Amino acid sequence: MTMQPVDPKPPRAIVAAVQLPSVSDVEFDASLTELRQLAKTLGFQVVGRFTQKRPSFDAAAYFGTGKREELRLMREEEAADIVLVDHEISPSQAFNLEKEVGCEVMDRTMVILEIFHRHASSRFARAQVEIARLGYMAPRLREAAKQAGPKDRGRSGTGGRSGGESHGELDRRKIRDRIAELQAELDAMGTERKTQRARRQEREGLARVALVGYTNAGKSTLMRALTGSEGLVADKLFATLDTTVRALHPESVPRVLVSDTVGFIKNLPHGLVASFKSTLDEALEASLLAHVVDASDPGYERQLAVTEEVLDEIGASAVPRLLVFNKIDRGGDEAALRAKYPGCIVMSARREGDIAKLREAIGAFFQRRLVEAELFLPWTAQKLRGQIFATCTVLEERADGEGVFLRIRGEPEAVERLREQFGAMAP
Ligand SMILES: Nc1nc2c(ncn2[C@@H]2O[C@H](COP(=O)(O)OP(=O)(O)O)[C@@H](O)[C@H]2O)c(=O)[nH]1
Ligand SMILES: [Mg+2]
Repeated sequence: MTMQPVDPKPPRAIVAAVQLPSVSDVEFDASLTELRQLAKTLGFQVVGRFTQKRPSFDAAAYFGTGKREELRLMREEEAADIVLVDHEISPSQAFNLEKEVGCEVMDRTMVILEIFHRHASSRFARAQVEIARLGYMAPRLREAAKQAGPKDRGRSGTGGRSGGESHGELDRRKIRDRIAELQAELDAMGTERKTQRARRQEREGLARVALVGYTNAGKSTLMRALTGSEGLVADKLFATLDTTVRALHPESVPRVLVSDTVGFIKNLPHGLVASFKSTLDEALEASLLAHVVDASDPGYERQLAVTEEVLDEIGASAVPRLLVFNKIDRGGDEAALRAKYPGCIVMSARREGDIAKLREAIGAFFQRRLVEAELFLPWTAQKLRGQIFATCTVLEERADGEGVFLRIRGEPEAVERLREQFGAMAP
């Protein structure tokens, strides 16, 4: 789904969790299913599911003693490379579990942080996510240093470090400093987010639709279906865009770029809320938000409400919405949805006709938005022709002694921007 070469052998992962008495089977399954989906998002192949019912998490290693041995056997049998645990566990629990199971252990928080890290495209989002990552890493480094013990101290003794600081202490201090530095950066960016605005301007005139909604709603599936394998945006013009942006395919007029945002997560650790919101920055750059909802999920109404709330919070309330109820082949009441949400699309990504309808709805939205304008381009400014032709359709071109009259049609922002640049030149 990105321009990076596909790893021929994805890491094999086991999703694992302890079910506490207070957690219903339905909740428990939903969370593990979500973790499985998150693992896939990271490019893992999920080869096993491992669970235990327990009154509490084991203090030493999350699972009970006998179960850890069982997990080790499952890991060997499935040749798994990694175990993903569906809770946030302590550094020492992770360390002990790794030792007993014999492979890397990643907890839910780390999985999510990794996804956010990949999706953080603005400077603001990158700083926000890095702070969360460092905050998560700090106690884990402390644990690693503790486990390394005296050996660690011995090394630092000969390393010429002043004040007899251990590796761990030094790393921790570096992390603290880095967090402070990033925080200062965030504060400086303030609510203005100037850099982001500048970047948005750079892309102005490009018709963009962003797919938003919960993880597992079908965003990536729709993205692939809408853009096709030929839709990869390899253009130099878009080189700065993240790799989750592609052009609508077959190509429409105007050319529409589709981007896949990081999905909302049902079971989002509290400490990651700010990071999550920051990764949604890209939604603000779209002219249209296609809000994808899993119509077959019994909790869809709440998910829809939460998504809208968060979009409002990040300042996206003014961006037009296209409400897309997906997975109707799996369940959901089509007539009721249409009645309750006028203008919505009810569809299944499994049906080609439905994909075509969605593509049409998106195309129609951008067609409706197009405006026409006349520009005068003096002979001395001919090198700006490229910009006009790249962002608008030229309907008519008439030359006279002074230059060229152009009648153009394009996105309101693109036309406005050209007007600002060329309008002054008109006689
Ligand atoms: N039955 C059914 N499954 C779908 C539909 N759309 C997506 N899926 C499946 O739902 C799962 C999650 O889809 P994905 O696109 O990864 O969701 P995302 O997390 O929103 O990107 C995948 O297994 C898809 O094959 C649909 O319309 N019907
Ligand atoms: Mg996805």
